Amino acid sequence: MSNSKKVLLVFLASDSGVDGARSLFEEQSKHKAKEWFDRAVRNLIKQTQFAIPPLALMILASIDVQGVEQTICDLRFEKLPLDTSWDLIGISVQTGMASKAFNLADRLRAKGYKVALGGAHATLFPDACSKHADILVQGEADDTWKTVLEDLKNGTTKKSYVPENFPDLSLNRPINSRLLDKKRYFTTNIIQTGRGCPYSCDFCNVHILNGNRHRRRTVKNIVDEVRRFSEHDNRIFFFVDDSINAHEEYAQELFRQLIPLNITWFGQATTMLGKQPRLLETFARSGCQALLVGIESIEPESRESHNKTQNRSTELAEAIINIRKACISLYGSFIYGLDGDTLATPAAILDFIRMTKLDVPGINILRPNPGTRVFERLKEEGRLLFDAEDLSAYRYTFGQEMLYMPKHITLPDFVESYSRLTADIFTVKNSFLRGVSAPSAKAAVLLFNLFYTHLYALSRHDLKKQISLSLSGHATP
Ligand code: B12
Ligand code: SF4
Repeated sequence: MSNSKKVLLVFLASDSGVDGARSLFEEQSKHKAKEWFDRAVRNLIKQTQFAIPPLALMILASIDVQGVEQTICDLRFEKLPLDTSWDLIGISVQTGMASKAFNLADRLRAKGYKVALGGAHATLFPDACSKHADILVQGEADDTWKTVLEDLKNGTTKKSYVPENFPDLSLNRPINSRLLDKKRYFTTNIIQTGRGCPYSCDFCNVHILNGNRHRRRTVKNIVDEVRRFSEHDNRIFFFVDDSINAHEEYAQELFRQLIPLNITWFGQATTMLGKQPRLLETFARSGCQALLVGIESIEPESRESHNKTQNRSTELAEAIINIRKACISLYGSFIYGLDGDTLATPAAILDFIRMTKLDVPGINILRPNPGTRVFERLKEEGRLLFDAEDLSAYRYTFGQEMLYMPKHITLPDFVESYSRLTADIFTVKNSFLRGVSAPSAKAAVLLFNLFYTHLYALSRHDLKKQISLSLSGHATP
């Protein structure tokens, strides 16, 4: 019998949002066929577009400590394997799923398991998390998790682990992508080249969680990782960096070295890329098929109000056109409902999408994520629509609920104008047109647009319900 310590690392499924949208209102559909259709679409969404492996758990499970065996359990696909007597169960906690994580942790602890909590929410709200954990791990855990595992082996675990510094990303820490069942995901080729962001958009947590300085891994370590991952899975690569072009010279060198490897890849970039012609060409030559860019707002007043100061809105359209010309499709993410927005904003967004021919528009509602500056400001201004003290009241959804009062627009007007905007953009006909005219990854563009046609219909349904309940004085679900 093996004496090794057994550790299980758990990734949770959110109730709605990207894990397969589901209405927030648990009403039984009268139509069985519609119910079946919704369930089938949900399963398809879950299994294709968004089934991205949990990179954090891949990193932690790849940390090698002799005498400790680690297993990943992705609750989006499997049940908790409680037939094994785990010595430690680690749960990754994101804010939108905090109450779900806490319930699970409480249940496991009641059964006698030792539970460790880590992840964004544990870093931002250690006190709230600590009540539900035997071990609380704050911050980036690349170094601290090794200490936890060694302490577990020696029977000396502590209640709390707080790293003194951000981990040194230049060290080689090989990640084992074979720990995942590759059939479940659209790819297991998930790579992060750096962390931290020099900007401070007030609706974002990244500069708080990962710091204001951009830290990078070495080009060699990443090229080796791409080679190693390709041997296991020859599908597309996804670079999860918030802005893969954040450091131009570094990105230029990295993707230049990736050209001979003949991969295809998706990533996330800033629209600055439209003004970096050499890098743009290298991206295209290294197999870049599509990028997500955060446009957020084309209203100068909104960009100003939320500290989104990089890239002037007038330069955005030109940048997008340049990137598409380089044969890279673009997912452009907007937020409607920022503090400078008015009822004229949706028409401007629509014009912008038509003019730039954006391949996949994402029309988000501002989400006051607890722990961000915008959350604190909206709380002070009395504009939050959920209990600010109850951190688990905030949940992930996909444009399905209003969480705050817009500044210049009444709630019913906002919901009506947002719904009209998404109904104009997302139709089956538009999905096909966008798929056909995408400069690359046509099938993915078509699929994304079709999914969004479904998801935004759900958003319209739920928002309408929320408004009718709030007008009739009922609490929302
Ligand atoms: C890729 C990504 C996605 C992908 C894939 C998500 C996935 N399946 O992993 C997609 C596009 C699907 C996505 C969706 C969403 N995302 Co996202 N996403 C990211 C992104 C860009 C990278 C995540 C990543 O892989 N990071 C790399 C790993 C290594 O870092 P990490 O997760 O922080 O893990 C480290 C530590 O936190 C810790 N740790 C993590 N888990 C655990 C567990 C244990 C036991 C321990 C000890 C330690 C530990 O150790 C890790 C190594 O150092 C981050 C931004 C970022 N820079 O991290 C946002 C981010 C995680 N997303 C965020 C949000 C809000 C969302 C959405 C709600 C957006 C939306 N409106 O729908 C959805 C929710 C999806 C869901 N159900 O999880 C927020 C979360 C904020 C928060 N407080 O929880 C982030 C931080 C971005 C932000 N702007 O603030 N996302
Ligand atoms: S939204 Fe993007 S640019 Fe702004 S702080 Fe977050 S990661 Fe940085």
